[in-house]
Amino acid sequence: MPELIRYAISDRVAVITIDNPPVNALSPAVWTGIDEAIARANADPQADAIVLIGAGSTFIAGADIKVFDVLKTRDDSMKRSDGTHALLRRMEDSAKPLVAAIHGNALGGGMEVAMSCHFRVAGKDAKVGQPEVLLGIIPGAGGTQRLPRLAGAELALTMCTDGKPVAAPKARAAGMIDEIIEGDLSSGAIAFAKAKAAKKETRKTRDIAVPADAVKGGLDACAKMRASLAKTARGMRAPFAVVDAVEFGLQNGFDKGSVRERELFADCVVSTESKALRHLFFAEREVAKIPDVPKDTPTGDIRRAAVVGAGTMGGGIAMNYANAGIPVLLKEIDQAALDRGMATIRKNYEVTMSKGKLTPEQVEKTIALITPTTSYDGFDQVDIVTEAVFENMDLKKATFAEIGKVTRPDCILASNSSTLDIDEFARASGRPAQVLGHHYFSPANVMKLLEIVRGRDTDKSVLSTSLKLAKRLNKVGVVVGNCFGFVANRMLAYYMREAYLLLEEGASVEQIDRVLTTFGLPVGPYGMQDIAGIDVGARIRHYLKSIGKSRAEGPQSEVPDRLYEMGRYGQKTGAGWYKYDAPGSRNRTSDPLIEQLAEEAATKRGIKRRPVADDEILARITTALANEGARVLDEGFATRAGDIDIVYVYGFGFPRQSGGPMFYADTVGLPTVLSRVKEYRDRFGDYWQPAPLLERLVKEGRGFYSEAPATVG
Ligand code: 3H9
Repeated sequence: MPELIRYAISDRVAVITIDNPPVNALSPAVWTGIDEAIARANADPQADAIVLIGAGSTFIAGADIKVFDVLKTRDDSMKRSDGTHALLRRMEDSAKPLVAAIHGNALGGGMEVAMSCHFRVAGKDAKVGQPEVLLGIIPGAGGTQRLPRLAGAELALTMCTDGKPVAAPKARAAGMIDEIIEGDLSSGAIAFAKAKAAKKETRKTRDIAVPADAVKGGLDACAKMRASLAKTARGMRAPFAVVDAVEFGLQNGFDKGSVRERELFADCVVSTESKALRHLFFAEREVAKIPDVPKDTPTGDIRRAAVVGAGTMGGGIAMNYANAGIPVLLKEIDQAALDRGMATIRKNYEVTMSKGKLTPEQVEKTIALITPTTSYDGFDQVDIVTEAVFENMDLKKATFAEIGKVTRPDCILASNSSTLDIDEFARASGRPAQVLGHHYFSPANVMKLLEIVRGRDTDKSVLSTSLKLAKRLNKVGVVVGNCFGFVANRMLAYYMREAYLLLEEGASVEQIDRVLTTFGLPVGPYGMQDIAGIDVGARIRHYLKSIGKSRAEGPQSEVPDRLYEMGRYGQKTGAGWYKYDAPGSRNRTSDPLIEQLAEEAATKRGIKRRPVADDEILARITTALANEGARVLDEGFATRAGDIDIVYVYGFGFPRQSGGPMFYADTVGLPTVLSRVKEYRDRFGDYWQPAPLLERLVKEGRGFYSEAPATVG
């Protein structure tokens, strides 16, 4: 086994190299190895100074996140962090100058190690940061105390609450890094360390004094940050704990601040919020692993693309390609539709520009990558075509028959269908191995999820190319099976069914939306429908009715169809579930008409309307999601429960701190979820049936995540 920590002398400098692939995470053995190597260097007569450097692509990406799972109680965490804090103090107490040489990333514990060195040098592309908050914890190895001393409290608060890394030049300007090394990092760091040794210069970050006016400024920054987090981080624990730790340190000094940090870290690390966020960290990386698609499956290069259909979705998909620098043909049947599509694209970019996120030159350069066309000219040059025409089987099949003829045999043919059978398109194309679904979520240029729908004959290399492409388009690609609605919309049908029925039973649109946004969704089911368009769902329902199907078993509320018949399609028509100031406006007010329609629907179904408690709304909706998710999983349409969680977090903004619908069900406890399903069956009817997997797991005393107990905190 290769050594985790290597020790060598170069030009009278001890070079300690951390070699723990892939990201030099700080496992317990790495912590101990660093400690021992620094002690060895201090005792080594051949060494005048010490350089700490990382092997591979990065310095240190932080503590080993998996290790947090062994911290079952707050006390476990307090004990372990005591040792870590003492170790970092020993580093700072090194008698010989100790220099961190940073390339790639110094994140979390990696940055905390670097700050416990006397000096930091970095390659110009390096990044430093404290992303712990994204895992529901706070920097737990002195970061909340040392970073304010180096960078000032305001920047430290920003870095520790948004978790975003800072590039080396900015870090240098802010005082986190002492020198940027242009050439070879190792030799630059050795030269730097020698110079410090010659002057016998060391500097302990913990001893940097914070002047009274900086303390005052820092405390003001804490108050401001708390006020801002009250709006942006509602319901979360870790961002507020960061502010508490920084504030306590400013008021009471480094030593007491460090103790407070350890206590707050311990509270956070055992919280459900942190367990959920850590689960998502790994789920997001797992998702790219398809059991029967080996890592070395060949992937094609996407150099040119085409999109058929310049409506809202097609335009957004073309923008994704252009944003990634990939030239894209955008085809419509007539010039007028094409002009409308291009005008929307331009408007979208101009909105981004008005927010200062793009320059006028960047807008023009990006739009120039989109070539509008009404013909198939040039389709023989592209590596992928995405079909985004109306959700109509015949139209889509005809489109696949055409693109099957005008493209090269190795061209990938993707459909943006949100529900229809990919295998039918595959047959129509004449090249089934090249066909799959690329289901984007609205707005397609914004939402991070890409459902990659595997057809019966989809070639493995088409899947692996799609996963690689998703990354390039800045999306999270999740491979799902070809069932009706795939994973996202199949489950959404149950979510919406419950939302509609709760309305008929007596809850209001506003109450249901409020319960879901309080839970953490960016928008409730009705607000979401008004954005997506009530007409979209209605057309799909009507199509299904025509073929004798429905999206979810159970009673279908008539209220959404009544709105559709009235031409109330949502924001775009100025009225839907809410009333809006004008078509396209987002300013909404409630509309008594909805209550009236719900009353009428309830009367027809013989339902006596009643006050519905907030708890029941959340329980019904999340139970419906988990129960259908269990079916999806059991039937093999999702590879792992974590894939479903990722679909919901990135496709619908399901709150990250709940870990996704499946993880959330585990935290509620599967026995409780199952008993709710049974209770609803008794109360509402046989359309509520426990998913077989849910029953099996409860019988076995397990959760969706086998390591997780059936009830987490
Ligand atoms: C912390 O430091 C707390 C402290 O305050 C101290 C408390 C005492 N641990 O993302 P990638 C794995 S909390 C374990 O695909 P990239 C990852 O799962 C930590 N494993 O690569 C994947 O495994 P696999 C604070 C980790 O190039 C592989 O490495 N730090 C860790 O796209 C490659 O990862 C963070 O939150 C880890 N810390 O991105 C940083 N990091 O191949 C977390 C990665 O089996 N890491 N892995 O799927 C990252 O943000 C990205 O991994 C990074 C590289 C930007 C570094």
